[in-house]
Amino acid sequence: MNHDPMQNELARAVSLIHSAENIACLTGAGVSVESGLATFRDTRTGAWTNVDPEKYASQKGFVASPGDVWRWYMKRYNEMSRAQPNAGHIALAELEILVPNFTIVTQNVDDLHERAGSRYVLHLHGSICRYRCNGCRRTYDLSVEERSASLPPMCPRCFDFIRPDIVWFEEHLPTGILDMALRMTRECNVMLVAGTSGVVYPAGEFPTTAKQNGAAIIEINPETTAVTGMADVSLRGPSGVILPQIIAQLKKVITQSVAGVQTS
Ligand code: BV8
Ligand code: ZN
Repeated sequence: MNHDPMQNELARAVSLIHSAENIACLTGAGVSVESGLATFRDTRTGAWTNVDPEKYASQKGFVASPGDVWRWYMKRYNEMSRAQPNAGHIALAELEILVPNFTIVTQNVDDLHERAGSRYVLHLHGSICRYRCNGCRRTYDLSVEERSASLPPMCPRCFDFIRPDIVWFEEHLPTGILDMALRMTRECNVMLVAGTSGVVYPAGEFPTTAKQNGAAIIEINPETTAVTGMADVSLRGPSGVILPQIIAQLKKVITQSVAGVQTS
């Protein structure tokens, strides 16, 4: 038993992960902080500290001020395109290889999990790299010129505005993605919850559902959140530091258990 409580918590997390058959990882904006991207609700750096989410992430806001909303998303698109996956994203891509069944369920609209090498990623709130018509929902690839215009392009089919293929408040999540995410949530033995405040629903409900179905909850966050109370293990710190520590420990445990099998 290590005298450093953090080390003990890390060892408990690794032991839970090593013995799990199915692992789900719910991620939020916090896992992209070490790639230089703002979270939403952080008082210091939140992307919403000086904008009203109702105005920028809602149908009502888009219809009222399509130019403002469009420019806000294109600014975020440019920031995300310049960002690189951080050590936390890379650790999660490694975890997918080290354990039998691993799925990332993300609220993020950036593609950093995929660019880090993760193959099984469910985007609950869509993607800033995809575009669709606000009216007829036809999907579009946009040119650099269209993305840098001050107004969203017009759909040639129904003449409504084209928008990022992102889920705004009071919009339904994509049914297929939501069904798969709920299945992962119910079937996992361990749910990692990394970089999310847990305040947006239905994603915010997933740790509770997983727990009710017998999963152990491991939270990775520098702060306490709405999830902390139900977490079996809380690892207080940045995901870009903690996730690589989990991977390093897990590799040791796997090596020891393989060696143990060989000598027995
Ligand atoms: C829905 C757009 C059914 C994409 C987002 C009334 C009417 C209708 C619905 C509702 C209602 N009241 C409540 C609801 C439900 C509503 C909701 O949850 N509201 C909240 C505010 C209470 N949900 C919805 O509307 C959803 N749809 O329910 O449909 C329906 C339909 C019609 C009518 C009724 C019901 C849609 C939800 C999706 C909304 N879209 N954004 C975009 O612009 O990106 S939400 C937005 O929040 C983002 O998607 C983001 O991903 C999400 C969650 O935020 P987090 O990722 O957790 O980020 P946050 O800043 O909060 O926290 C960051 C964390 O990171 C912090 O804990 C911090 O400590 C930590 N951190 C910081 N640094 C690090 C770190 N962690 C690790 N390492 C670090 N280095
Ligand atoms: Zn259209």
